[in-house]
Amino acid sequence: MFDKVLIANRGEIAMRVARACRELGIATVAVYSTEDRDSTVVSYADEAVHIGPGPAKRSYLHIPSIVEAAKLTGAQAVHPGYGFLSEDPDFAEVCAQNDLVFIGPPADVIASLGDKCVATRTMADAGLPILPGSHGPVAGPDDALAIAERTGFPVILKAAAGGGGRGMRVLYKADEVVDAYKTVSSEAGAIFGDSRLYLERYVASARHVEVQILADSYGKAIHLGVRECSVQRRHQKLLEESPAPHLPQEVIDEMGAVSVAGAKAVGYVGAGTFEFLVDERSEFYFMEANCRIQVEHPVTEMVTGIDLVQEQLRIAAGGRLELEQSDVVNRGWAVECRINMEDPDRSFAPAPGRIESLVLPGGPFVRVDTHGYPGYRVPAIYDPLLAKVITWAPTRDEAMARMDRALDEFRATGPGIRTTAGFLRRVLANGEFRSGVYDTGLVARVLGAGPTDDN
Ligand code: MV4
Repeated sequence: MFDKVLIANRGEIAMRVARACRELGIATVAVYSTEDRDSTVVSYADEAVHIGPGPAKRSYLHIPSIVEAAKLTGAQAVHPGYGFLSEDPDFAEVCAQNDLVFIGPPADVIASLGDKCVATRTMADAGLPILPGSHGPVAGPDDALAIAERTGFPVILKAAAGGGGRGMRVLYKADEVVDAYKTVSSEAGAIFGDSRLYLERYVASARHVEVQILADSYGKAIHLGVRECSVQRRHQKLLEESPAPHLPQEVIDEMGAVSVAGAKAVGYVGAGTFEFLVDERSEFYFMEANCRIQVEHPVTEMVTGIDLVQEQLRIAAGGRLELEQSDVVNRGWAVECRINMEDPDRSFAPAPGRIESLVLPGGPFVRVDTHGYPGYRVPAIYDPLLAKVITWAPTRDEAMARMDRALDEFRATGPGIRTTAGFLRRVLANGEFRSGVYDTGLVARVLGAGPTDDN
C-alpha cells in the first residue's frame, strides 16, 4: 500500500479521500488555493501545500503545481477526486512520467472513453446496447440529415467531446438538422476544441441509471449495482438513490453484466461508472462511461457495505480485487441529497457566504459528507456543493422518510446564505417521486408546482 497520497481536489470529496487514506494508514497531502486556506482538509491532512490563487486554472487545474507539490512532499500517488483533473488524460500521463501513481484508469482509457464517438462504438462492439444513429462521428450537415432520416425523428446531436449534458441539441424535424448541425458543431469547437458530432435517436421520458464498477489491473472486474440519477436540473443531479425503483432485478443484472464486459473490453482499472438511458419499457442504452469516483458514490456504499475509495486506493497500489461478484449484495435502500448553496426561489442562483451556524443531521443510518463548519466562509468561485446527506433504511419508503427527517434537522445560516434543503424536501413529498415512477422531467414538474418553502 502507499505510504503517502496527495489529494488533488477540494471540498467534501477531499475530506472523503483523506478519511479513506487515514483508515488505511496512508499519510495525506492536501493541496489548496489561496481561497481555500481555511478549509477543513487543510487542517485534517497530515501536510498541506499551497498551489496557487483561487481561480482553478491556476491551482486545482494547474498540473505543474500539483506535480511539484507531490515531489516536494514525497507522495507516491495522486487521488484526483471528481471534476478538476479527474478525467484529464494529460494529467494521468504527466503523473506516470513523474513516477506518480494516478488513482484512476490509464491515460489511454480516459482518452478513449472521453471521446463519446469512440466510446459508443467500442461499447457497441463489446456487446452493449446502443441507440440507432451514426455510431461514430457525423461527416457533415448533409450526412447528419441522411442519418437522421434513416434513424427517424426525434434525434439528438451530441458533441464527441461533450458529456454530462454539455453540447447537445434535440431535433424534431428534418428542416432543423442542417442549421443545428452547424450551430452545435461550432459551439463544440469553441467549448471543447473538437467540433465532431454524433447523432442518435432521442428517447423522451428517459431515466438516467448508472452502474458502478470496480476493476483491478489484472483483468478482474465486478459491478456494484445501480444508481437512479434522474432527479436533475439542467444536468446537475440533485438527488440520487440506489437501487433504481421499478427496475426489474433481471434488468439490473443485465446492465451490470454488460458494464463489466465493457470495462474489460477497454482495460478499465479502478472505480468507474457506466451511464445508461432507460426508457419506459425498461430497455436500456449505453450513454457514457465516467472514469472517476462520482459525487453520488455513497448510495452504492450504503447498500453494498463496500468502501469505494478504499477500493480505489488498493487497486491503484497494485492490489488484487478481493471481492467476487457473489460477494456484492444490495441490501435495503439508500438516498443522497446534495445540499447546494443556491437559492431555489431565485432560479438556483449561487448563495454562498460566511456560515454562522451549521447544524448537521444525525441519528441512525444517516451519513453527512461535508467540508462545512460554523465560521467557514464559502468561496463563491467553486461549485456550490456544501454537504451530501445520505440515508439508508430497509425499504425505499423508510429511507425517504429518514431523509425528510434528516433534511428537517439540517440548518445552515449566515448573511446571504440559502440552501437547496427545503427544495429537496418538496421533491421527497412529490407524489410522482414517492411512486418511484419518474424521469428526468421530474424537477421541472416540481418547480412548476409552486413556490419553494424555506430553509
Ligand atoms: C439523451 C437523452 C435522450 N435520448 N440521449 C443528458 C446527459 C448526457 N449524459 C446524456 N443526456 C441525455 N441523452 C438520447 N439519445 C436525454 C438526455 C437527457 C437530457 C437531454 C436534453 C435535455 C435534458 C436532459 C436531461 C437528462 C437527460
